[in-house]
Amino acid sequence: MSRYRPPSIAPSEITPESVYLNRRQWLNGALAVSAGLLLPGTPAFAAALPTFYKSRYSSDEKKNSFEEITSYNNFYEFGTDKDDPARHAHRLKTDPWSIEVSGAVVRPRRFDLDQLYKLAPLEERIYRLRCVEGWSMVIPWVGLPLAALLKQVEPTTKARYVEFTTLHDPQQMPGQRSPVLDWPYVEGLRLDEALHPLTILAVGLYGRPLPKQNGAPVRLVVPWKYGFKSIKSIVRIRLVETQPLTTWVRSAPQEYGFYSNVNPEVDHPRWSQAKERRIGEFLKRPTLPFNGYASEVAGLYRGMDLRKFF
Ligand SMILES: Nc1nc2c(c(=O)[nH]1)N[C@H]1C(S)=C(S)[C@@H](COP(=O)(O)O)O[C@H]1N2
Ligand SMILES: [Mo]
Repeated sequence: MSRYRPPSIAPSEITPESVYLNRRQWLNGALAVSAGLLLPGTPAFAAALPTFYKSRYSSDEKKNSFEEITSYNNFYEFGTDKDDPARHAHRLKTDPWSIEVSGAVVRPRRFDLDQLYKLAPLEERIYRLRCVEGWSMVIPWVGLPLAALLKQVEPTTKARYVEFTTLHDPQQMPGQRSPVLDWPYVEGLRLDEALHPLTILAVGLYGRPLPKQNGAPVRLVVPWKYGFKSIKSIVRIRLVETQPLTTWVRSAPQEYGFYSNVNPEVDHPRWSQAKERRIGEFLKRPTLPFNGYASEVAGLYRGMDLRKFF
């Protein structure tokens, strides 16, 4: 895997600089990285993340703790209880790892992790994650825009959607021996959603490589959609012409839609989506349209009936 190394693109080469980061945030990021590596009592990791910057696309809400983020998970490949992923995900071998990118692209290719790290400066993005089950967390991801990877392969004019697939290996993922879902786990986005600057491939959290229960070594994060769109441990990305049949739509199409934008006004057939419980808090808080990212993403859905396309 990767050793610590300076970013492949100097901050001065990023144009326009103000779009990505301001100098003060960049300094904070550099300090945060070195502090993170020196935290006492944290497990020694074989590999560290490359340098990362603090993104302007961050929530300033109180973050959930590393403990909360890594002990209360949904990752059905390791079991359906919230503590199953933390207990069983150590069986996942994440090195070596690569993502195959194919389909309607000019340059199909495979990216290993080191190549992925070099596609764009890594950024810390503090995002809210809202699970369709009614809970939420605030998570400091480290990642890069998915758009940086898609740009490399050059989607053709036929590419209208992006399909993502998780590793399928019941030896490493014991949950795949039971038919709770149709394996492998598949998710999808419309191409414009995939190219949106808020959509990232996460490779770390709290400044460290992604813990296995959170989808190591690389998972999608789409902060304005319910958490299940943020597919973990991705091995394949395909650019396609037609809307992918995603795992949750296949399992219960009346309950889970392809879009799955967080929407307090469209209830799940079995429960309200108007409120959520932030993990670690007692009182519920109101759920915000598009999980609070409406000013950035509502325009993607202009003219669409969001009750029909839920
Ligand atoms: N492959 C895979 N990806 C997955 C899931 C899963 O079961 N398998 N669960 C999803 C759901 S329902 C949620 S809420 C988020 C949880 O991410 P976290 O455990 O890092 O908080 O992962 C999503 N990605
Ligand atoms: Mo979820």
